[in-house]
Formats: sequence, structure tokens, C-alpha cells
Amino acid sequence: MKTVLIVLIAFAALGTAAAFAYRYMLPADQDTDNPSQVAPAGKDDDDVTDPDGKGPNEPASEPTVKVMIDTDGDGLTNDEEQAAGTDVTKPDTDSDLLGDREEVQVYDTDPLRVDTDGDSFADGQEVRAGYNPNGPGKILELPSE
Ligand SMILES: [Ca+2]
Ligand SMILES: [Ca+2]
Ligand SMILES: [Ca+2]
Repeated sequence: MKTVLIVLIAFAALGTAAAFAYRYMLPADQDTDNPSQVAPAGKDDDDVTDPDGKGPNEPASEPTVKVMIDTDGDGLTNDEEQAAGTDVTKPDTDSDLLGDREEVQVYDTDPLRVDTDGDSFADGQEVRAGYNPNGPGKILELPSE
């Protein structure tokens, strides 16, 4: 009976000692862990705000990607040239000395035909001589040069 009591006391003492040691060591572990955990947490917050700062810029740049591109610099955008059937790399697709933009937007001539009105004079020749490249007669309104 006495030995049982001693063992019980010993167990109790050991238990409290172990609990004490555990309690004493746990805060120590948390203290060493906390600083290393707080620091990354702070960096994570910075990382979260940084993408947020870049986030609005990237979607905003996507609509502006649809910039008017004029590869040959003739005044017609590539989209407009595709619609007109002209070559986006040639400012004068049919080489009639009249630029694609002037044919499409000014004279309403065929940018793919050298002689739109079929009078044997090239569109550009007619314009330079003051004639209407899209029919008989002279041009009343000359493009300002
Ligand atoms: Ca063009
Ligand atoms: Ca032309
Ligand atoms: Ca002609």
C-alpha cells in the first residue's frame, strides 16, 4: 500500500514536472516561432498589395492594345486596309501613284485597280493632272498639298 502511494506521488510529481516543463517550453517555442511567422505575414501583405497595384494596370492595358496600327503608314489602319482588300505593307497597293488612303477615303477609287474609270490613265496620273480618277471630267477639289 505504501509503495503504491509512493508511486502515485512520484507519478503526480513527474506529471506536474512534465506539465511544468511542457508549459515552460511551449511559450519559448511560440516566442521563437512568432517572430519568424510575423515577418513572412508582413511580407505576404506586401505581396498581396503589390499585385493589386499592378492588377488594374494590366487589364487597362489590354483594351489599349487595340491601337490603330498602320504598318505602311499610308493613313489607313490595317483593319481598314483589310476591309478594303489592300496590302497593309504597301502604301499604294496597286502602284497607281495614288495612295491607298486617298483612293479609299478621298477619291473613292478602287485601290486595287490602277485605272479605276478605265480611261487608260492611271488614277494617280489623273489626280496629278487634275482629272477625276473615278470618272470623266476634272477634279474641282484638289487635295491640299
Ligand atoms: Ca496602312
Ligand atoms: Ca493606289
Ligand atoms: Ca483612269
